[in-house]
Amino acid sequence: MLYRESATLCLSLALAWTAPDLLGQSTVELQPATAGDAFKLSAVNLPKRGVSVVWKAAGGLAKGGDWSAVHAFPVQKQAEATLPIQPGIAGSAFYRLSWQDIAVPPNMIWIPQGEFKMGSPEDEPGRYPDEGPVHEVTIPHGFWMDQYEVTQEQFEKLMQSNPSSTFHTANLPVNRITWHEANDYCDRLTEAEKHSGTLPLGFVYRLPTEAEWEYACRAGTETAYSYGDYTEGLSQHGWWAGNSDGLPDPVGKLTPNPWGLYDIHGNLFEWCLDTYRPYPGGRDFTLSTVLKVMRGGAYYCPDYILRSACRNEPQKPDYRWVLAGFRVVLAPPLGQAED
Ligand SMILES: [Ca+2]
Repeated sequence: MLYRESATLCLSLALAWTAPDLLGQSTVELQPATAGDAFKLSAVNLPKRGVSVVWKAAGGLAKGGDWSAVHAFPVQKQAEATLPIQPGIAGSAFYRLSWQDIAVPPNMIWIPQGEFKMGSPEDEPGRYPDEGPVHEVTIPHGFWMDQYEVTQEQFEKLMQSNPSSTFHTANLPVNRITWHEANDYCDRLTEAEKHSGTLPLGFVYRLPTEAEWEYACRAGTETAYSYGDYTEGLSQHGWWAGNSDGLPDPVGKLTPNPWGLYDIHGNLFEWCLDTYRPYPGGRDFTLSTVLKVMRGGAYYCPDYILRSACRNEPQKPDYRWVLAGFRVVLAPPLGQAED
């Protein structure tokens, strides 16, 4: 075990779930903050496979169950993981790192921590006022996102039900899903993966937040769609009113976005975890009911609804809609999850 300490941050490295011969010279390093920047935690010389999880102690250095997972990464993707961290109010924060000899399912794409510009500029064609103002958003942790929408086969296997409007076809995305049912699916998937030993410690399957969704959809781009600004290319990347024949299509048939996510534009809208709210400084959207965010557009939509920033179809969480599907992320649980 290696323990490092600085004037403002304390780190402990615990490699508790591994065979000793795989540990090698694993270390955690702390890079001091520079002006206007955060401290950075780096894990180096980790084993060549498996998953590492960064944990933070709630409220100080506590033993027992007060550690919460805040970040994870597959070490073969990022041998030197760097995570910006902030000291707590008291001027100190305690982190530890664990490593597991596991691989998450191959359909789960790892999305690195980062920052992006959320929303669309005022001159983007087809834009709605609630997509602004464009604002910088930090995704504080790495996470995994399913490269596909959840299929009927996956849903039926886990839930023993299938509310879809289409004939049963294994690779068609499940639709007519309520927000509550999507969350129930995520809970059951978490339990199933825990039992199969492929769940990173402290992580759960859940719906993406709206910010996580747009960050993953954009995949580093700032254009209207993840492939560019022009709707002429849309039919190669997403199912919409112009190419779908009015029905959802099997997942994964078109070109994925730059990070490997299929049907992130179109096919089915995808439920997000968040309650719909205006962006900071944005349009004051007064609602009498709780609406949940849906993203990405669907097979029945005009092209502009499939844009990366479009958020014009929030729905009640119990709404059962032929255009509604979802995809899962594998991420730290959100304490602030609502409803
Ligand atoms: Ca979609």
